[in-house]
Amino acid sequence: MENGWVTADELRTSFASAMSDMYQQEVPQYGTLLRLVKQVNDEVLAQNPALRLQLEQQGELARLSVERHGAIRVGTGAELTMLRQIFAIMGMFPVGYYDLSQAGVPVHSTAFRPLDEAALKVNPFRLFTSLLRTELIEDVALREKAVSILAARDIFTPRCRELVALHQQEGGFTPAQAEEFIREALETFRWHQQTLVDSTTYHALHEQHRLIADVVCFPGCHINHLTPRTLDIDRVQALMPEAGITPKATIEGPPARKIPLLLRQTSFRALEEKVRFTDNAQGTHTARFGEIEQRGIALTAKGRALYDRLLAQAGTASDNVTQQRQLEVAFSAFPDNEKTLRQHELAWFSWSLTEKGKANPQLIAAETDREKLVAEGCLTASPVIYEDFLPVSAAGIFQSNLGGESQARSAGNASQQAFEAALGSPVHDEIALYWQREIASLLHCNASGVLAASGR
Ligand code: OOG
Ligand code: NI
Repeated sequence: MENGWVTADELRTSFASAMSDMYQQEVPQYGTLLRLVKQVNDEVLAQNPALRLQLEQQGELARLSVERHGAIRVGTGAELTMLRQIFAIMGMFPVGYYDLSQAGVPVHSTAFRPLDEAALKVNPFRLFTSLLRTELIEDVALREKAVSILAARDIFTPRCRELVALHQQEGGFTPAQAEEFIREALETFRWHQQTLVDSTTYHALHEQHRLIADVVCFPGCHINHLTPRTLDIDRVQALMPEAGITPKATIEGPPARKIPLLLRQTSFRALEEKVRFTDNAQGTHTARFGEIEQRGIALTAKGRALYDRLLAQAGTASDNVTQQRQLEVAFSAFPDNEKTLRQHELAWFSWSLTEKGKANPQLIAAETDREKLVAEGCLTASPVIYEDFLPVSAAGIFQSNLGGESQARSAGNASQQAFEAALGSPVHDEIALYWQREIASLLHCNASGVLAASGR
């Protein structure tokens, strides 16, 4: 609480937890996944007391197995704009632009997430949010039908809209209003067995692309997965079948490393759920799944270019063991120690003063070489964790739940401007956020020599 208002961090935490409760009820396999993740995390911590201590000191232990992200898909700019306003109240802002049409998925996306370190630490919950590109529906009549179905629906409750307006007027929520807001906002993400369309329309849209049917045919934008953090993604992947869950074939992202890079992810295959159409026909719909993630260090533009190149070089295999072996071979060209990552400016670090550094401010101010200050025991650097997503990995997650289709349907170049127009605001540039974080840490150390030398 702050001045009688519930804080954005508190709202985000309550919202994420309410989503998790709802999703566990809707998708029981997701509850099984959560239990497996907790079991593996407990095993890793028992075997690695140093890691346990580190997580404890960082205040991470208590919320280790809570969800780090989820994903939704919407159909119109108006829906996206309203979501932007709802998430802003929870301290989540659009970061990054992802064009999935390049991978044959007819959407483009951003991630709503907290921006600053303090908020990320309280609760890093993010929502990967995709906007359907109806212009990619080739059949004109079907496209017009989809557009008119989307225009006629309202995925937000009237009370949710009122509360958003109230928050914009008053600048905050009382505890009672906050509780009501979470309850009302949650309705937008609930699963509906009853579709908005007859079975013929559903099948026609499904035929165009499964994702189009998923976005257009329902009265809300059901949460399609939630993702807790695992301390050992390879182990959870291996144990999923024993727990009665079918994992996607391969883990997305970089291989296992001493200094983990960016983001590794895997998911279980989406469920077939019963639906009812407006002509009373029954059917099934497959969209909702569970996922896990393991995050590592954020890369600079240079580091990211190297990552993208090595990932492409590694290629793809159909089984995980081969895939990981190919990745390991390719990524042997990526430095795997902090000092080299810093010296080659491949990754972002947060700098702090040691006791010796604090006692010698003149040394810190005068020195231009960061590594010299590290070697002298005046400065320490810790990796900045990657808080965003990876388009190639995201495409892999999407596709594993689209029955493996991967038609190239792209209408050409990225269209970030069109996305931002639909959103009603620009998206934050993730690289700029990491850069600011590193610079702020150097400023905090009063490392003026280093800052001047880096030309920043
Ligand atoms: C989103 C898939 C992307 C991730 O973690 O990369 C994603 C979706 O299926 O809607 O969530
Ligand atoms: Ni995801």
